[in-house]
Formats: sequence, C-alpha cells, structure tokens
Amino acid sequence: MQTQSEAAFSAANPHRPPSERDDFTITQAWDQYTPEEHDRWRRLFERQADILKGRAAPEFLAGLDALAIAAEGIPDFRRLNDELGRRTGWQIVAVPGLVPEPIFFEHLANRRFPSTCFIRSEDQFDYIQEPDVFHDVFGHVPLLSNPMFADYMQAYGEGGLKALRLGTLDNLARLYWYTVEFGLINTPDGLRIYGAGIVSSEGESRFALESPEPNRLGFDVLRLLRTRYRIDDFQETYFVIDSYEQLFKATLPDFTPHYAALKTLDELEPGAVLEIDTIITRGTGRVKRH
Ligand code: HBI
Ligand code: FE
Repeated sequence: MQTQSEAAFSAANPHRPPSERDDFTITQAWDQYTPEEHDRWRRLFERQADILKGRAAPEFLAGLDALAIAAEGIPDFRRLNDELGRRTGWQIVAVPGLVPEPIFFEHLANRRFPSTCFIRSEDQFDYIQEPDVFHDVFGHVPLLSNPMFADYMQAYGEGGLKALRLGTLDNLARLYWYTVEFGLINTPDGLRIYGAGIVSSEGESRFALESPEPNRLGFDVLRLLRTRYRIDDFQETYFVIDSYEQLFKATLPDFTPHYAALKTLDELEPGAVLEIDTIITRGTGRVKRH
C-alpha cells in the first residue's frame, strides 16, 4: 500500500516507482517548462520583489542577487547549485512535493534542500496550500546562501532525525514553522521578514509587519517548541530573532532537556501571550475573515 507521498511520487514519475530506499528525488527537467509557466513565475516574482522592498531582511535580498534568482523565469537548479554549492555547500534536489519527514530531515542534514519543481496553476496564483517551486526557490533558497542560516538549516535537519527517534517531531516542527517559514528579524531599520512562508505571500508580507492583529514576540526556543500553529491562515503570533547566529546557537545544545521541560509545561495556542514573553507588539487579535 503506497503512502500519499509515494502515490504523489509515482504520479510525478510514472517511469520511476519509488522504492523504500528511494530519496524521492526527481529531475527538474528545466527545458520542459512552458512559456506560460515561466511567465507565471515572472509575475509572481515581480509582485513580491516590489512588496518586499523595505520589508524583506537584507540577507534575503542579498541571497536573491547572489544566486541571480530573478524575474525572467523559473531558475534551472543546475545553475543555482553551482553558485549555492560554492557559497555554502548546499544543493537543491528536486522532489515532487512534500516528502516523508525522515527523507526530508535526511536531506537537510546533508545540505540538500528538497525543492518542488512544479509551479502553481493560474487559479492558485494568490494562494497554494502545499509548496510549489515559487515558495521553495523564491522563499527558501536565497537564505541558503547565507553561511550562518545555512548552518542552522543543517543543524535543524540533524535535530529532526533525533526528534524522529525521540517521538518529539511535533514540537520540533514548530521551531521550523516559526523561524524558517514565518520568522521575523530585528534590524537597525526595524523588523524585517526572513520566513519563506511570508516572503512568498503577497498578503502576509504586509500583514506580518504592519497589521495590529498579530503578536510579535521575542524568539525563545522553548516557547516556540510549546506553541501550536495554524496552517490555513495568517499567523496569530510572529517570533522575532536578533540575528541568524542566535538561531544557530539555539540549536547547538542537545534538546533533551527541552523535551523533558515540555512534559511539565502546557502547550500554547497560537495567539497566547505569557507574562514571561518579550512583547514587541501585543496583537489586537486575528479578525476571522473566512
Ligand atoms: N517535504 N518537500 C518538502 N518540503 C517541506 O517543507 C517539508 C516536507 N516534508 C515534511 C515537512 N516539510 C514538515 O513536516 C517539516 O516540519 C518536517
Ligand atoms: Fe516551506
């Protein structure tokens, strides 16, 4: 009986049924993209590039430039990998979609970022639930060119393999969610966005920095491990780091004491605010829009 990911994999690769040893990678087949697909990438890119001026973290914008990820079309992973490999040793491997956690962590722990290579359809232009090549390459890849963030991502992968063994994956997934996907960073010019889920979303790029609704709280690794998240709406709380080094250092200690502490602490709802929190902005609460 095939799992959902294996079924998706077989559908994307009829010529290559997965085996249990398979790492779920496929070929990007860059020359098979259609002009319409490249054009959709261009429109997504130009819209975000405009919104992110003054909103995205400088290291994110520097990564776009360093890797020459630009409007003209869906990047060729082979070309991206030359530059990315030179800078931080990371490589992008193409996968058909979400891959099983053990595979995902195994890739990250070996400096391989599993990126989808399909692009969303026109009717998904403004929102797509699962990652597509725009979310993965525009959202995640630029910061992989930043050495400190690159180290964090590998450490996260290694932590994930440990969490799988300890059965604490749900907690660790929250660390990824509130940093890699929806993280904010303090800069001398104010709060900026580095999370891939925000930078690849038109609405959330504005909301995360400017809306009075969400809480914005100081990063604290145990606090993140306790806090549930929503996958179907903008975040009710954003966590703010002071540097990527702070992120990396948070992953250095063994998490066993954190996992032990979690057994004595309540899990927290996404919108919770605690006395002990470093409150940057206390939100007015998420207005339910749909
Ligand atoms: N697979 N391709 C891909 N991309 C992801 O972001 C991803 C995944 N599998 C699992 C997963 N993310 C999450 O469960 C992580 O928190 C582990
Ligand atoms: Fe993502």
